[in-house]
Amino acid sequence: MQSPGKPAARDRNRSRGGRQTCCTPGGQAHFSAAASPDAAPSSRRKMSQTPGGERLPSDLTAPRPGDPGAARSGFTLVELLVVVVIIVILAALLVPVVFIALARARDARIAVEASNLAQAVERYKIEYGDYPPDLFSGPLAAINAHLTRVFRYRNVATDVPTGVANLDPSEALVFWLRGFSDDPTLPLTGSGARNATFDFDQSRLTDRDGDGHQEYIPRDGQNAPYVYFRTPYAGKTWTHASVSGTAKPYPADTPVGSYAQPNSFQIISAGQDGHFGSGGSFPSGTGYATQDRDNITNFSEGTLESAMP
Ligand SMILES: [Ca+2]
Ligand SMILES: [Ca+2]
Repeated sequence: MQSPGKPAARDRNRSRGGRQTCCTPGGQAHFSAAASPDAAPSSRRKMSQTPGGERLPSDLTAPRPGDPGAARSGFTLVELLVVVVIIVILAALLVPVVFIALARARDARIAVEASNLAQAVERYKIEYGDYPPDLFSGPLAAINAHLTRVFRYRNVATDVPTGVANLDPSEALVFWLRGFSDDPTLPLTGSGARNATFDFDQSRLTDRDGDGHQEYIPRDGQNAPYVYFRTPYAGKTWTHASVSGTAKPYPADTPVGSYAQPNSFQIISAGQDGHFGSGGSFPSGTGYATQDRDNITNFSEGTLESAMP
């Protein structure tokens, strides 16, 4: 017979969530720790019983690969195909963006260099008092007229440059910005190093027409050199058998008959297509061809297209 106090003790154990599993021969109840919600969860997971009542770590009884209840691992073919399709779609979206960004970077590189060349021409004017001639026509006469003003002690009879009859606006920048000798009587033909106004990348100086005078090629300019035109512009053009299109100074839309960069100069790159186009009005107007659109000048701060309203 149970003492009056035993039910109360059992009730207290039940109130703690314990579950009676067996009794001692003396009638004393004990409770499974695994059944108690207060017990540590890890102990419930880690232990299990064999049919003989022996307790084993649950890891030994976990499902193994190949068992009907084993957990699936790795990817299915469908999942792999979905991933591949997503990658292809992302690539299709990103590749054009990357190409556009690279093209703009190349444009920017030419624009920066055209601007640097223009700044060098401005420094030339500050140092020598005038913009250099573009050698569009009568190169020797233009050279002598300019240098006579710049170097008052120049010996015109002996300071004669050779082979200048074919100098043209594609060679004028290199001819003038490479500097002069320190000999004031022989600025062109004197010995010694020259004081260059612009630091040309030697790897991009070339003499395509073999006339002894170098042209300067933009890094991404498809072998079409920078062309320099100085005002007045009327009637000036530049072509070469190895270059597509015709380089012309760009007129402004307004006022009619004026040019972009009046009383100054224009430096023109054919852009990444290497084609000068037709050199029509700037920034819009008749004669403005597709090939003009990627042209880069010292006054457009980028491509001509980017400067269009
Ligand atoms: Ca040449
Ligand atoms: Ca072009």
